[in-house]
Amino acid sequence: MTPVPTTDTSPVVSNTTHKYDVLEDYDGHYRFAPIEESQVSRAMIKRYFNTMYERAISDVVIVGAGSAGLTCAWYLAHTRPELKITIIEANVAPGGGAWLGGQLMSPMVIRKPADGFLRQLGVPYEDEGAFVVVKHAALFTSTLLSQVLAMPNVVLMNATAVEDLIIHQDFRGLQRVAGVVTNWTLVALNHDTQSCMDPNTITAPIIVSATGHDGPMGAFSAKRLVSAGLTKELGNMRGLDMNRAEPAIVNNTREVVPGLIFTGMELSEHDGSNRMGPTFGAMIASGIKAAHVASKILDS
Ligand code: 48N
Repeated sequence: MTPVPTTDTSPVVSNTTHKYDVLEDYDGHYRFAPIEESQVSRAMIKRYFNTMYERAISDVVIVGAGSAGLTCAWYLAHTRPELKITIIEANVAPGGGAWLGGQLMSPMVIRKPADGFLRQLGVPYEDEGAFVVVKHAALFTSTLLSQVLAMPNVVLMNATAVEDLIIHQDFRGLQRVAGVVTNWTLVALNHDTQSCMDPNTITAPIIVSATGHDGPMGAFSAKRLVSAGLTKELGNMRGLDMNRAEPAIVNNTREVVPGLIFTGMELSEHDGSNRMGPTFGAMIASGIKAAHVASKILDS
């Protein structure tokens, strides 16, 4: 019997006094519908491996589910609903560095005019003139994440690392990035403890890499371009200068080699531009820019 997906998310109103009460009974008689353990496993296996099979060929792969990668996904998913967008995130928890504002403090600063995206998401904020403050960075990231994951053309594969790039030579002899090489992150981090843990692949005409500037695999694609000889050397992120850093990342978001777009802090590592510290407007604006660049390339 194929379960009919329920879209009704209105709270279960039972005959108790609280309209948000979902427990029918508080007197020790609460019952679940009966289930076989195999049904739970098969429900997950069928969907997960169907997704892997179906997304082995994607239209756009976004590497890194931080604020830049997720904003890019949000824009592409809304403006190009026909595209198969696959997000690969190495951590179990997506969101990257956007769960806190800075120095482990929770408020998140977003400089204008990037605050316009908060109004598109419906995230409340306090206006401080040149910038706005979201009361908790997790409010921004969880709202963005929930809206990205609700989009029918988006798939998130978390706890999955991109551990190499697929690089083809086109008919002119030009090297083109044509996809990513993936493995479960725990496998990718343990290649030196086991042998022959070969990876998997996802091919796509466009890869948007937003793997950030630090963390266990930060700036992954930028470093791989250097080791693969497609980029001479890493620019390495420069010292903090908010007023130079944020416009540079937004204005320089681009296709750095055919098929590969850099955005967010990975771009600062590739180009050697300044860092901006705990202000997130450039992550939003560069993610939007990356979505536009990807869209234009796909239409060309
Ligand atoms: O949040 P991040 O690190 O990266 P961005 O560019 O989205 O946002 C950067 C921002 O949080 C800052 O660093 C702020 C503005 N600070 C600036 C400063 O000056 O200090 O997200 C990157 C994501 C993470 O979730 C990683 O786990 C993931 O990318 N990731 C990968 N996922 C799959 N495969 C990989 N090889 C990989 N490497 C990183």
